[in-house]
Amino acid sequence: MSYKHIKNFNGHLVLMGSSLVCLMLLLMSQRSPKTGADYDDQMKGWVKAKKKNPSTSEFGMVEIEGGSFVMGGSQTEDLAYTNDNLRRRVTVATFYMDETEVTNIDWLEYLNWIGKKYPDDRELYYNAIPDTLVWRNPLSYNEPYVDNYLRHPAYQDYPVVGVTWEQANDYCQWRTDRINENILSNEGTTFTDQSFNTDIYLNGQYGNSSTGKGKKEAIRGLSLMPPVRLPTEAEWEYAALALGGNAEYGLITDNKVYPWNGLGVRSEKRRSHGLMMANFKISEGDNMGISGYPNDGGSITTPVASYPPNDFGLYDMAGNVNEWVGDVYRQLSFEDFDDFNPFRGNVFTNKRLENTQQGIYAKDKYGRPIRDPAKAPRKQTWEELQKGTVATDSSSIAGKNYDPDFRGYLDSVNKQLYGVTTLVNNESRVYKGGSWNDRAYWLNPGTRRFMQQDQSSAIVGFRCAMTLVGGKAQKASDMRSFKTRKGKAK
Ligand SMILES: [Ca+2]
Ligand SMILES: [Ca+2]
Repeated sequence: MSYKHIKNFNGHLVLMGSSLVCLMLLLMSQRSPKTGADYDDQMKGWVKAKKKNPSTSEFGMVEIEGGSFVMGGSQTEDLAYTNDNLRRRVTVATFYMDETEVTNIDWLEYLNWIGKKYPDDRELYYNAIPDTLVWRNPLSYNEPYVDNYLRHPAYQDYPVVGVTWEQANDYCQWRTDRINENILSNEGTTFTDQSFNTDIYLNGQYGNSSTGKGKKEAIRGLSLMPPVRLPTEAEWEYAALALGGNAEYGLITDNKVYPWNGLGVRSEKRRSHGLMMANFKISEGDNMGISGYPNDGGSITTPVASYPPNDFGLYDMAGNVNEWVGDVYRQLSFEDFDDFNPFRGNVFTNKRLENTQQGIYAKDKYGRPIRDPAKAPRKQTWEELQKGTVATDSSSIAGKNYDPDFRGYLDSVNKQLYGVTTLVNNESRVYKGGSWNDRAYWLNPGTRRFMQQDQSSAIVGFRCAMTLVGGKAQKASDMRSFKTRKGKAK
């Protein structure tokens, strides 16, 4: 699949008070950088103005060209003696990643959509609301953030916080469907169903027949995007470091401690000399420098993309808010991982079939396929599929229990020890990158911390990633490659 950089969406929006400005801006059609949806359709009552626009790509994502790197290699000291990032060379395949953290207006677009499509389903809406109480501290006056941070237009461009790992995943799933719905809508296919789902569409379940015409539509799905998801820890760390710029003929000449070069946290460029390269907590009690010389300028979070991007064009990979990644936390992940696309936390599932004869997916009340734990490590035979069973395995992996939750960890043991000798279980998820309330140590991409997947914090947000389907998406002229008959390198 080729990933076309055709549309330049307005990535960043801010509210302007003046009615004159409003009037002028209402004439401009604005699109969500995250879903491609038209804001005027989606978000009546919101006023948007074009601010600086770092978004150069479709759906606010940039290509991260894959490669090998040393995970944990950027960490120079292990302050907490956790020994949880021992160096390991791994390879990450090419993927796409959000240029910026997901912002409050992105989240409001999501809430707004739910409210419009399911006006009577208060539970769905309520469960999608971030926990604004994360700002509360017993001995700190933060009530204004509790009331305003998510919804006040002044904070539109600030990263969303108070979202759990689970909520972030729900958002990714929702965003996948909205992106694809908008692509199809631009191609002239609209859906009368309350909510469009990509898998259901690709299975040909919209329209009258589930075969024939449906299959044709699935081929048209060529322009559709693969699922939006959280990045893996390896992808995140690789993307944050962006070492490619420091390579000469396949060798990394300079390692990095932060997403930028050098050992310090200040800009070394002449015009911006001395300015902080990220939003973090400079020292104990010093969040932003002194008045008149606010060296990072952020007492809490700052609008996304307020500091220079790294070599991949990613903003705020250090500081502002920490970011959830997909992985389950384990101290020894770096040693255990597979060395290609390392990830811990796979939960293999199958889509439940409503009709096994015709292969029709069962849908939940929101029109999404229902997923069950995978029954077998291989394709079921037709007979097994009809019965919903799996015969005793006779393949080479016979004798090994197939566990759909393939994390390589003894969960029963872990359950007993949880809260006694460990605070890590299968719901502990990694977050990375440091935040407005973290010291510079945590800006190092090799550092890692964890939190339970149903918890949230004012220092943790997220950004999304997307797998590249097929081969290299790069322009042939950028690549050193053999000339082949098919794709001639220019
Ligand atoms: Ca700060
Ligand atoms: Ca960040």
